[in-house]
Amino acid sequence: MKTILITGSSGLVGSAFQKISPGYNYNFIFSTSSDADLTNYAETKRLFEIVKPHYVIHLAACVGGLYKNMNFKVDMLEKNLQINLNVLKCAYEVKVDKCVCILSTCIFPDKTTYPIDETMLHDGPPHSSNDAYAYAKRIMEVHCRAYNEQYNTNFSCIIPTNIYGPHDNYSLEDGHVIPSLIHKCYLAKEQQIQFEVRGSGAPLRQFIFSEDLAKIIMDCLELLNRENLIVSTTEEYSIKDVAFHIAREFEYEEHIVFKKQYADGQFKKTASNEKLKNKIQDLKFIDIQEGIHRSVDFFKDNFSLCRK
Ligand code: NAP
Ligand code: GFB
Repeated sequence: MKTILITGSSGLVGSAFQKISPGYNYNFIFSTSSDADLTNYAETKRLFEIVKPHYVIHLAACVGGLYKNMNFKVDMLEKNLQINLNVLKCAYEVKVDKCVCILSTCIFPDKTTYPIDETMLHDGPPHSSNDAYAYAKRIMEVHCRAYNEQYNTNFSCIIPTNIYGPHDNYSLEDGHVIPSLIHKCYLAKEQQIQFEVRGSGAPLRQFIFSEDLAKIIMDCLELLNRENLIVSTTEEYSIKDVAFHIAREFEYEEHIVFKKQYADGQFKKTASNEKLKNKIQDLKFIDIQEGIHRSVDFFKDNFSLCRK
C-alpha cells in the first residue's frame, strides 16, 4: 500500500482529507506543524525521512482572506516561500514518486481574459491585494517545473478556487469571506445588530466545498503527470449572494448592510474547469446553500474550539 504524506492536515482542506481518507486505499500520514515546522529545513527533512512517502499532497501554507493578505504581506511571502522550498527540496531528496502542490485561482493575472485557464498563470501581475502570497505560490509552480526538468521528478500543481467548509478559519479579520461572514452573522444575531458585509457585495467568486476538493484531488491523483490543473465549480456567486445564503441560515436576511468603505479586492477570477472535466467526467459539487449550512453547523457546534 502506498503512503501519502498530507502536510497542513489540521486545516480546512486537511480536515476534509482526514474525513474522506477511509474511502481510499492508501496509507495516509497526516502531519501538522506540531510534527514539523515546515519553515525549518531540518525538521522538514526529518519528517520526510521518517515517513518516506510515495506521494505528498502539500497543503501547508500561511493562508488568509483578502484583508490578511493586504495587511501581512511579509508573512505571506516569507513563510510560504520557506515552507514550499523545504517541502519540494525534501520531496526530491527522499525521492517521492509524486508531489502535488496547491496554488490558488487568486494568483492568476489581474488583467486577463476569461475564463482563466492553466496556461495563463504568468501572463501578468496578480492583483495588488495579494501579490505577496501570489508570487510565493507562483515561485512554487516554477520550482516544480525546474525539478521536473532537471531531475525528472513528477511534481504537479492543483489550482483551486475559493474553498470553504467545516474546520475553516472563522476569524473576523483574517478569514476568507464565507467563514468570516458566518462568524459575523452569528454575532450580529446574538447582539441584535446589523449584519455588516465589507465592500460593495458586487465581486464574483466560484466556491468549492472542501470535501469536494479533497475527493477530486484523490480521484485524479494517479492521473496527474507533471501538470497544473484548475479545480473549480462552474457557478459564480456575488459576495451579496453569499451574504444572503449565510444570513438565511440565521434567519437574518433583513439585517444585511454593505460597508463600501472596505476593499472589494479582485472583481472576479472566473476559472475554467474544462481540463478537469476531461480527467473526471461525472463531476459533482455540493450545493452552495448546503455547503454553507454544514459550515454554519460546524461553527455553532464548535464555537469555543474552532479557529476564529
Ligand atoms: P488552513 O486551514 O489555514 O490550513 C493550513 C495548514 O497549514 C494548517 O494545518 C497549518 O497547520 C499548516 N501550516 C501553516 N504553517 C505551517 C508550518 N510552518 N509548518 C507546518 N504546517 C504549517 O489552510 P487551507 O484553507 O486548508 O489551505 C490549504 C491549501 O489550499 C493552502 O496551500 C492554501 O494556500 C490553498 N488554498 C486555499 C484556499 C482557501 O480558500 N482556503 C483557496 C485556494 C488555495 P498548524 O495549524 O499546525 O500550523
Ligand atoms: O475570501 P476573500 O477574503 O478573498 O473574499 P478573495 C473577499 C471578498 O469578500 C471581497 C468581501 O470582495 C470582500 O469585500 N467580504 C465581505 C469579505 N465581507 C468580508 C469579510 O468579513 N471578510 C472577508 N475576508 N471578505 C483571496 C486571496 O481573495 O482568495 C487569498 O486574497 C486566497 O490569497 C483566497 O487565495 C482564495 O477571494 O478576495
